[in-house]
Amino acid sequence: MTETTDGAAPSPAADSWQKTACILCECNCGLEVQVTDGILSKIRGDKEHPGSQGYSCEKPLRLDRYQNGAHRLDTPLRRRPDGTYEEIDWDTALDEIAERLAAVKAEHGGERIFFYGGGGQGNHLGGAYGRGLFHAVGAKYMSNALAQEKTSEGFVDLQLYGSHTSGDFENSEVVVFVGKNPWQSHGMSRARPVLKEIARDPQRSIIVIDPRKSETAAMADHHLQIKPGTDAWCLAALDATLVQEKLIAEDWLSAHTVDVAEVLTLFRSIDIADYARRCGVPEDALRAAARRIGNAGSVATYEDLGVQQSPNSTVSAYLQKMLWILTGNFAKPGGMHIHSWMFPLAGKWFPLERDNTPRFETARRTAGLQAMRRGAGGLRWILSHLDGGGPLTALAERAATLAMKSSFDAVAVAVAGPIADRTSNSTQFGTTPVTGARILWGLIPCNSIADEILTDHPDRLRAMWIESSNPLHSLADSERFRRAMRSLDLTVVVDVALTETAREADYVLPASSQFEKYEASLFTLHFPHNSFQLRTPLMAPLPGTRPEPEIHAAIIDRLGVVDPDVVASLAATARVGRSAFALSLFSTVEQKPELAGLLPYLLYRTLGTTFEPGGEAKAMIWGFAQLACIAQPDSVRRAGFTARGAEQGEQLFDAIISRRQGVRFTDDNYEDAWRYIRHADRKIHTAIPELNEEIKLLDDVEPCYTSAEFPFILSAGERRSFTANVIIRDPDWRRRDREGSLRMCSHDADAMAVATGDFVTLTTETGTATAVVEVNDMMQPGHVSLPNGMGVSYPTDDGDVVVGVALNTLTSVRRRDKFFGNPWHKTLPVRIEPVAADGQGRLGNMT
Ligand SMILES: Nc1nc2c(c(=O)[nH]1)N[C@H]1C(S)=C(S)[C@@H](COP(=O)(O)OP(=O)(O)OC[C@H]3O[C@@H](n4cnc5c(=O)[nH]c(N)nc54)[C@H](O)[C@@H]3O)O[C@H]1N2
Ligand SMILES: Nc1nc2c(c(=O)[nH]1)N[C@H]1C(S)=C(S)[C@@H](COP(=O)(O)OP(=O)(O)OC[C@H]3O[C@@H](n4cnc5c(=O)[nH]c(N)nc54)[C@H](O)[C@@H]3O)O[C@H]1N2
Ligand code: SF4
Ligand SMILES: [Mo]
Repeated sequence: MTETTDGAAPSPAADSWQKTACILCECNCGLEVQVTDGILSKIRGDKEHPGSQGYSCEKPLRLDRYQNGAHRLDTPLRRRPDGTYEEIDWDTALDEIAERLAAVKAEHGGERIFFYGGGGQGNHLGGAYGRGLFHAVGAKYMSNALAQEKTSEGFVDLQLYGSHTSGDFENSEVVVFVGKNPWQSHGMSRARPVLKEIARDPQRSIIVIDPRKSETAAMADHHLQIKPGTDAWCLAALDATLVQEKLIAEDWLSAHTVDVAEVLTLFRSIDIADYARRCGVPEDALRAAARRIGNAGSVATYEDLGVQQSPNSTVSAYLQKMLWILTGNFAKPGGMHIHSWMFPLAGKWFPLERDNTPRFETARRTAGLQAMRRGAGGLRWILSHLDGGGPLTALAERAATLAMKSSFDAVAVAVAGPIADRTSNSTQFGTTPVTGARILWGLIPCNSIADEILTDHPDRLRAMWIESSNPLHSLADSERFRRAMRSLDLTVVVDVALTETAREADYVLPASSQFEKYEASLFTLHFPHNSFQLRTPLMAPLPGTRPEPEIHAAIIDRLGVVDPDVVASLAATARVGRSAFALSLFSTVEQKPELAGLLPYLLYRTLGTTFEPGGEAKAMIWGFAQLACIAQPDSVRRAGFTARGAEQGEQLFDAIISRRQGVRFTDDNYEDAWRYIRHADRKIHTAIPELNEEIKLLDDVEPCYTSAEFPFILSAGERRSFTANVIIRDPDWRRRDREGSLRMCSHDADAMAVATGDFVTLTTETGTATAVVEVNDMMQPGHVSLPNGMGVSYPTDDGDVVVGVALNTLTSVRRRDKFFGNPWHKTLPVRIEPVAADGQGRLGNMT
């Protein structure tokens, strides 16, 4: 394959390496692959990838099990009244779906059409384009997996400093993992080499809070092996030790934070010995870990599902962040940082203040905006009538470039803001229409979705568009979610496979795979160097499938919500040149603000037509590149994109579409993390009144989640070597642990007289399942663990097989966080009984 600078689809020789990325976790490590007859035949880490630098783990080696296999759908399906499916052609599917969406909108209002999903670990471009459809139907409510894991932490981030943070683990003296096992789950670049390096260095330390001796805990200098679900007491005691032993950065706190006195008072009154007892950790071990944090030159922390899907997750997020805040570990090497974004995955777009704001900015902005508003129609008319090339076209493009140059800096933020807000989600906070549950980042808590449907309430949700996600399998209480889906007026699923969720939908639309279309992930979470990769299709789409942006555009066309003349004239200006296009696009949206939400569609149908067939989806990347430059121009400049104004966005875009290994798009200085704080005073607002009150309540609670009926705690969803959510359905993908064993310690196994390979029945208040035992002393007595990603159906010659436990047949939507409804999957009370030797239980979920 030869590198092309225009990003045209490649036609590689069979034995040549093509660049792409792994789609199995949020790290999206760069890969090089060979494609033979449509098969991903050879796969290796890409040394040129700016983030992963050649690293990859064992999981992508058999990525072809995602790309090819019996699970792939290749025709739209429509559900018959008896629950079976018939194949229909694309036009019929799109016509009917558009008609039925319009009918729901007419009868109940567009805000009763709910959007779920929009991207997994490697595919966020569909979700970005999906925002166009969301606005085209007049929707208001959406959700995705973030609303069952990250919203509790996200709320704390918003209150403290307004954005997401990440640790500079490669340079930290002390790293703290709270309910996080990066050896298996990664979540940071080159996780294993970085962990090994820290473990090897006597000057550096790993601290792990985990009830289980995970792979990471086994490498740790301090493993605080708490009882499951007791993080809040452990973290509060760590914070209290820092305060009571005077290990905090007092001067730093006075300079950089507000309201810290209140917080310190709170921690002064905590009885450390008693809290250590409640979480089951020896007091001296807990104090030793706190001292290590307090005395370190730099500290970074990482919390994940172990706390996010356990009791007190919002409070624990706050207490965890206090470890690095009280010790002043922000905006310095090895510490914590707020980072840049290509485009925010959740929350609002945020433009930084310019380093050198031009004088007369306000006057120029007003004049520029006026000119854009008034000039839009005429401008589009002139530019669009120059279609077809020639000297006049070149002249117009040059004039447009000049116009952009003179006004861009002044108007860019003002014009881009509303567009970016509509493309992300303007309703950051809110409550749900039926149950009044708290919304964060515009997302309905996953645990509330079924409640917003299974009711007679007039404002209940009536239709659901589900894309690139399998919520019936991945959200708590699958049976309840199934009932919710079946009670809706319309459900549409867009997926590559006939998932558990698809099997309940009215229509199933087959998507092209992530290696058959342009794709990208917006997990741009790094500091001080952040990178982004646009992946080029490696092969033609499987016949019968379509990329999501095409599906969305086809439905929006049918809904008839956009004036075709606007589309035609913008498409014509796009053919004149990108400056002409940018100018007329900005001015069109200034004049018709109602089009802001439809921008993904407009870009696709206009600028998109200037790329090679199949390359239309690059249009949104152009938009992201412009927005990234408008938001953080100095950091982008330091990464080598030195042009000014709109030209900088063009430069970045050109790099993204030509450098297939990915692009480092921002370079920050450590102290720049202060500029990303969204509070106007650029300080950390340490007190969060409702959480401070909640911390006081911990005193009255003696944590215990078991009962005589359910004497064990099950962690339902451990990340292992061969789990990857449910992105790969073929059970043979897993080299080991094919059936996803239940891990329990030898003490419990002996007491129950079971051994590795035996079967047991698990019973919770919601359901029962059968699992195979693996005796493993990673577990503490009373605590058992099952892997995530199992229990999905896979077609074989002998019919569908289901291997392993579908965890959410066992979980409940009621056991959830008080604030954001995050499910407590890690601390699920369960009864365990050996299965009689006749193997009856085994048949239950092995066929
Ligand atoms: N291999 C693999 N990697 C993945 C994924 C995958 O499916 N497979 N999925 C990706 C996704 S979507 C996510 S969100 C991340 C999740 O990544 P992690 O959160 O790191 O993964 P888990 O194994 O779910 O949970 C981490 C740890 O929490 C511990 N734990 C259980 N109960 C408690 C408790 O009460 N308190 C504390 N402190 N710890 C507890 C478990 O023992 C486990 O070691 O992984 C990502 N990476
Ligand atoms: N009990 C329990 N439940 C859990 C967890 C747990 O630990 N325990 N983990 C939770 C977590 S942290 C997460 S993130 C969620 C993940 O659960 P989900 O949000 O459901 O996401 P994925 O498993 O990533 O599912 C991705 C879907 O996208 C499809 N897909 C793949 N490529 C494409 C494509 O190009 N286009 C389209 N349209 N579809 C595609 C796949 O076939 C699959 O159906 O699960 C959650 N559920
Ligand atoms: S699974 Fe995650 S860590 Fe492993 S190669 Fe893929 S992206 Fe990288
Ligand atoms: Mo996740």
